[in-house]
Amino acid sequence: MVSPCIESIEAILVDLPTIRAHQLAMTVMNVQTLVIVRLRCSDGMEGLGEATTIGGLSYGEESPEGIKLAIDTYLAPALLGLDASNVLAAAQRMNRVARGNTFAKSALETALLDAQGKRLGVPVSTLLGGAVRDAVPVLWTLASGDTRRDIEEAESLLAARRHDTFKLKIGRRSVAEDVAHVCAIKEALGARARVTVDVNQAWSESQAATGIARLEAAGVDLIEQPLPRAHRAGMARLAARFVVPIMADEAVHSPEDAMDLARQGAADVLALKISKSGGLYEVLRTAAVGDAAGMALYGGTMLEGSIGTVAAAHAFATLPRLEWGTELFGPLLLVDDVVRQRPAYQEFSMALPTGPGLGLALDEEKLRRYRRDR
Ligand code: MUC
Ligand code: MG
Repeated sequence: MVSPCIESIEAILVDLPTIRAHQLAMTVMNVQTLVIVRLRCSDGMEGLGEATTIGGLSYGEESPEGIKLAIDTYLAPALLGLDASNVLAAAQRMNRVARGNTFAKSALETALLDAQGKRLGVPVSTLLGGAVRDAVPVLWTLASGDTRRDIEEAESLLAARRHDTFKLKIGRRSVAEDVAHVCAIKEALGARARVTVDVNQAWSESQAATGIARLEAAGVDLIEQPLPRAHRAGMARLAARFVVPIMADEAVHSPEDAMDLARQGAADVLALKISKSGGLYEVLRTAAVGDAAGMALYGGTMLEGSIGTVAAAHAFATLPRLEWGTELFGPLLLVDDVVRQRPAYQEFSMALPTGPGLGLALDEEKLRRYRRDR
């Protein structure tokens, strides 16, 4: 059998407005930029991939423009001509020509998996060993910046049975203001919803000690990345001091990070993201280390559109244990997308598409409308 080879790779910047302002500790988003990868193979198969970040360079080390540059200049030339059906060999080639740049690598690996799934007529989750669930639980992030509006938003999503867990983005305002905001929302929702917070590294250890004590007393269920990512010893002291679980997000990118966090007792829960890991296979290796060390797992997002979100869902659907569910709500934050059919959300979950590959098809007209270089 002649192996299909990788013939061309395109990285396209797509700008999509959000349904409302999304406020995080480091930025306010009104638009999300997707880097859409189209990878064409010699057997006529096309694979789709996606990378996003949050707020340009304010969240992480890769920007949408930098991701496109890394793909166009370094990664795509290294992949052209390789066997399109050997995803791990392609990943190894990418790691040889480029250090880091995990968001770009994740988008390319996703496109290879999508093409391979279509070629074999099976979903991406089947390529990864098989899905153990056909839908993943999905929370919603309340981040309008306004407490009243957040409560109304949560009430309507609870009533629609779309989400029953809400993550609150804090760390922009003082600890006292943030705590008052979270407590007001928790009090309004009571036992009807779980409430978690994401501080996105914004607190010092003493601020965290004060803030977490109050949030724990108010019944908050989980504290995500309270301290800067490098401050693992501080995270370990917080994890030992409080009963409410502490989750590592920015602090965990790799299996080695997971192992070190486990050794130090610096997190009870790991937020997994295909972008931080450099793809689906690596995120599952990171998950396996955390799982083996007794840490609970959570499927994270960089607020991807449908393509990146569904790619992550295929990986998370294969995990034996996914105690904290996922935050794969990215497509719901965007007014529109570049696929023909967006993923379906109901009963507090997102259904895994069942078609070959990712199970998604590009909407060419929408891609033309939203691409930055149109
Ligand atoms: C993050 O830090 O977890 C996930 C949900 C959300 O609103 O922002 C992201 C990033
Ligand atoms: Mg986070």
